Amino acid sequence: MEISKFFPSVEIPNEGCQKTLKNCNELLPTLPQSKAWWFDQLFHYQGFWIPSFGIRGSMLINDHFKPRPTDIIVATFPKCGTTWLRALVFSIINRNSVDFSDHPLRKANPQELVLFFEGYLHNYGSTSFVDGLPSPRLLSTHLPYSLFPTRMTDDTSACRFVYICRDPKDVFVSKWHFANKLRPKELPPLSLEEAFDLFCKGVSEYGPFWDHGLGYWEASVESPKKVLFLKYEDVKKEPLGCVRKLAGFLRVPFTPEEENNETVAEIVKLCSFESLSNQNVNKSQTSGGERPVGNSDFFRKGEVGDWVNHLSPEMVEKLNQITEQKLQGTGFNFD
Ligand code: PAP
Repeated sequence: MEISKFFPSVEIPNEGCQKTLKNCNELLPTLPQSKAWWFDQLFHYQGFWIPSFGIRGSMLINDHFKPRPTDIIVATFPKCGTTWLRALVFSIINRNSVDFSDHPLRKANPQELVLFFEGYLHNYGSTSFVDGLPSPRLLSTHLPYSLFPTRMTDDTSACRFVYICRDPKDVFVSKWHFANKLRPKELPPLSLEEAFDLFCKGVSEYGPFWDHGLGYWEASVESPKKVLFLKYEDVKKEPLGCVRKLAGFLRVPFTPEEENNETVAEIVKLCSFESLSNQNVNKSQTSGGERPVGNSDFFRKGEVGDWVNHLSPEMVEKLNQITEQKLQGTGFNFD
C-alpha cells in the first residue's frame, strides 16, 4: 500500500470555503477565551473549549463536507487512545490488502494513516483533499458529536463513528504529561494543580471531558449501528473480543478462516502499545505530515491506572465525584 496517497497536495480554497474561513475569523474574537494547556488559545464554542483550528475545521465540515456511506470517523477526547484506535481501525479495514510483515503501521505513525479530520481541513482551508480520498475514508477527530452536521449524524446518513473513552483520571494524567512536553519553552511548566483545576472546570482541549463522552454515549445508545462506544480499559482487558466487535460494527467481520489463521490475534499484537511504541518510526521526534508533534509523543506508558502515581487522595475523590455527578442516570460509567 502506498502511504503517499494519504498526503494530498495543498490547493487554494474555493470561494465557498474562503467565505467559511472569513466567517470563522470574524466569530473567533467574539467567543469567550481561555488559556490553552499548550500552544493554542481555547475558545468556548457551542458548549465546548476548542482550539481555533478545531472551530475552523468544524465550520468547514458543516458548510462543505460531503459524507459518504462508507466513511469511518474515529472519534475521541484527546488522550483516550486515539493512536491505538486509529491503528486498530486501519488494520481491520485494510487487512486483505496489506502484508503483515511489511505493514504500513511498521513504517508510519497511525496519525499519518488515519488523518486528523479537522486539523487537515484547517491546514488546507478546504475539504477538497478529503473529497479526493478513496473509499472507505478513515478520518480521526476530537470534535464533540454535537458539532457534526445532521447529514452525518442522523440515522439516514450511513457514515459511522467509532469512539473510545477512558477513565478521566488517566486521561488527565496523560494530558498533563503531554501538555508539558509540548508547551513552548518560553512558558513556565503547567503545574499538576493548575491543570487539575482547569480539567475539573472542563477547560481543556475539547472539554468538558464528560460532556464530550456523553454526546457519543447517548448517540451510541440511540443509534448503535451508527456509533460504537468503546472503553480503553475494556480493550486492554479483552482486546480480541473488542477487535471482533469493532470489525463487526465496521461491517467487515472476521471470517472463520481468518479466525483460524489468527488474523485477529495478529492485529491485536501489531497494534499493542509494546509493538507500536517499538517501531522505529514511532521512536522518532520528527512528525509526519502537518503536525507540530513528534511521533514518539503519542506513546508514554499505555497503562490503565497510572493515575495512582500522580494524584492525591483529594484529587481522586474530586474527579470521582464530578464523574459520578455528570454521568448519573445515563448508563455510562467507569466501574
Ligand atoms: P491524542 O489524543 O493526542 O491523539 P492518544 O493517542 O489519544 O493521543 O493518547 C495517548 C495515550 O494513549 C498515551 O497514554 P499514557 O500517557 O497514559 O501512556 C499513550 O501511551 C497511549 N497509547 C498510545 N498507543 C497505545 C496503544 N497501542 N495501546 C494502548 N495505549 C496506547
